[in-house]
Amino acid sequence: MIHEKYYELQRQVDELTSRKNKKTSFYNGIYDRYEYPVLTREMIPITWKYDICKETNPFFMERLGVNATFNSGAIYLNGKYYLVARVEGNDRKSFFAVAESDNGIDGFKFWDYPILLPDTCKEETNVYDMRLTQHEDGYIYGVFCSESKDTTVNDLSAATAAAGIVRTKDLKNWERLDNLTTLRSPQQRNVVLHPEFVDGKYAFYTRPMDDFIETGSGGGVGFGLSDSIEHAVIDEEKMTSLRKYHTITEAKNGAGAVPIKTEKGWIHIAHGVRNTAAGLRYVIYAFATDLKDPSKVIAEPSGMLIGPRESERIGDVSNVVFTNGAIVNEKNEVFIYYASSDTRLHVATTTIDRLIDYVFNTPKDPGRSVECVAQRCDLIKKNLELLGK
Ligand code: M1P
Repeated sequence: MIHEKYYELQRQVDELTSRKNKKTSFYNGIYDRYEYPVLTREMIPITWKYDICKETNPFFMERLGVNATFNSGAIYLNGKYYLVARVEGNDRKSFFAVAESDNGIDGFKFWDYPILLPDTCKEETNVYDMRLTQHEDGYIYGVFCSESKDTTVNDLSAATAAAGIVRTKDLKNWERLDNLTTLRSPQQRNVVLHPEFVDGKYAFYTRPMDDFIETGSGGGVGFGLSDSIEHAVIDEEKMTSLRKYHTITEAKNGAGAVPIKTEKGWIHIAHGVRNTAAGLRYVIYAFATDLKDPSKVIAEPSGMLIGPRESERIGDVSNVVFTNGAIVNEKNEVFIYYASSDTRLHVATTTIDRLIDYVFNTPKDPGRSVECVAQRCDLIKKNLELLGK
């Protein structure tokens, strides 16, 4: 017999997932923010957490709780918006689950089951942050962080990060391929597959790391080519967007959404990290690379595109915004899915025209306070002249 509490709790989930979202009053001319997150742990189906049978669960007790729904890959297929979310159980293990919406800003509902990946990598403990690439070879690829215990050191918490690769045609049947091998970088996280072949090869944005948290000698977002996708190996990684002293990328940075192709270049929406007395602060930034050579940076607007604001600042890992998915629909509207504080997922909307204007017409960071003030004074002077002052 089904416990009566099931109906009450599932009704609450249904209310949340049917709630209309609305733009907030936030304005910067670049993108809009929304009042409600698009995914939260409260939107997880009740059947994922409770045994709904009254005989075996008389107290209607949560058996397998969910702690967070955040960093999501995103893809637009046949007029629908799909997220492959990172769902974290109360047991701290993350897994992937598809949520689907008709309009990209609200109404995201999880499919009946989360994704059960083929178990081909026995040492893997945790998986997270899938980037979904609709590749010109006809497959949809998911590239994600595959985390394992580091058994080479005597440290219970030591872990290693690698890039796992899966592919699908329907988001339902997933084929697991070999993890990416980068011959010159011991660890990898935030790896993104470029949607087109480059010089006839599969092209990846990488994030070379010396250990699990610190990128160490890793200088920023890398770029490398592989002959094969089934057994992907990158020999040399060139650097694209660099870590820079006293900027939003000083501690580390990483590729985020799959780059968006525009008439002026590939637009990348990535994350940058700096260290503060309160710990690491993660923000989202954008840059553009050359259409023919997607490793060559051609525009770098100064500073952050999205920073954590108000309630976004608080969560399991506070002061973080992070993106690994964006969608462009047939109207050239852009949906940037970003998580706040490793806890919940939001959307920011813009258009291709606005993104191009932002990336190519926002001034570069000159790197020093005095030059930044001079840059701002130029802007003020131009405005005051226009105002007749
Ligand atoms: O906790 C913030 C983020 O930390 C990691 O990102 P990075 O590799 O750049 O440090 C990831 O674990 C990411 O999932 C997380 O949101």
